[in-house]
Amino acid sequence: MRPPFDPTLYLVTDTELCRPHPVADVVRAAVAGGVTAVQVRDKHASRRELLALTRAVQAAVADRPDVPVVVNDAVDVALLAGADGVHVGQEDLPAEEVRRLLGPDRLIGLSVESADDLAVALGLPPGTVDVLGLSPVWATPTKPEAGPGLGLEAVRELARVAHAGGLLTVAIGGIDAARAADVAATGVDGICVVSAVCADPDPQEAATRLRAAMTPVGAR
Ligand code: TZP
Ligand code: MG
Repeated sequence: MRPPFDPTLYLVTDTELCRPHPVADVVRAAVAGGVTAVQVRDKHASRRELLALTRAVQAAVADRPDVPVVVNDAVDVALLAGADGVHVGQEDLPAEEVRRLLGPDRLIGLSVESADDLAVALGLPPGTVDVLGLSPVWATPTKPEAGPGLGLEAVRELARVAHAGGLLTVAIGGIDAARAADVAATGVDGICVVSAVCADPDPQEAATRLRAAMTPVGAR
């Protein structure tokens, strides 16, 4: 059985952007504000540091078993920490191989940057991946190499095709509270944010604003 995964508001951590606050403190506050899933991402950390960081984040949300903790890219770290899953990009280990390592009981997320990437993802054996990260919606200084944005219309189309294939979608890249509702309106199942929470002086309040933007007005 896979862990529970509500993709509505998915926080991806960035150690530099959280400074001077420890990532685990930011995650705890953001979850109190309404973050529904967490991905530990630190491209500058050693494997040893990433393992410690993952464990610190897990401890920070130990009272919230409904909020999964996923590790970016590092399958070994995820297994050692007993994390809920792994998120891989197009240049990381192939999702099918990651599934072999993780077994059936953990989540796998996969970044999709084009219609071609999506077609490959939809051709994977059923159950290989749980969620696709449509990336990037807009160009973002958090990951300049992600390139120019797909734009909302392309995200809408990718989400439609992914859903027809039975996969969940989240959108990432340049999303803040002002843009979140427009992204939600494309039909994606959730949004991923880095700077909108990590770089905000009040991560709990930032998460609360983002979460409100993800809730249809009539349901608030
Ligand atoms: N993958 C695609 S864009 C991105 C990642 C990790 C960074 C998104 O950061 P921000 O600050 O939410 O634009
Ligand atoms: Mg990666």
